[in-house]
Amino acid sequence: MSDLSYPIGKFEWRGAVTPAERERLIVQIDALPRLFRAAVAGLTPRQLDTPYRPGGWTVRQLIHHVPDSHMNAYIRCKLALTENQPTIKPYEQQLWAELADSRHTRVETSLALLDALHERWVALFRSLEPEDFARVVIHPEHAAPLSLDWIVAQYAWHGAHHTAHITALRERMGWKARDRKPKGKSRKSKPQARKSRRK
Ligand code: NI
Repeated sequence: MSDLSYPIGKFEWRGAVTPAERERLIVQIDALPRLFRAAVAGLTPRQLDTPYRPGGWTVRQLIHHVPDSHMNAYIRCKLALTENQPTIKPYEQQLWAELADSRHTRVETSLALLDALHERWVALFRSLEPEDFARVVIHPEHAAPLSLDWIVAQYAWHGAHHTAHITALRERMGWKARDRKPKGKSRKSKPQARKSRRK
């Protein structure tokens, strides 16, 4: 099946997370900034401004959307941990992605933001006791309260979901990581430079 909107399928919540599953999901969240950076490595400005599917966000909008989304999620985690079943504030993610900072900021800014954010988010998760993951927020658009375990699972999926949008686009378009390197320039000098630095 090739669904351009859901290359890894839709998020599924089974309602219970074992400690091993939780650990696996946190490891995924920890790895996301590196995987996301690798997914966009070497793309030209023109490629970054290409929609990942017809009528969809550009790669640049996707890159800025992920920290927008995960900043909200991080704050929801902190609210869940410090208040009793707080009601959280939804936001218009489609409109956020249309704002100028999402359309035009260089992607490195959001990649760096994601690095910093996930470092703190994972440090927070690692500090928690198992029972803390049962703490909840109330989301006005969800019938049931959302637990921290739900947030961990949702955002592990969310990062992989948007990474796959970019890697699937690159695959379809035949965009290689090295496309930007000028053909005439030898890349052989690089490993040598690295070798000498290692001494
Ligand atoms: Ni999203």
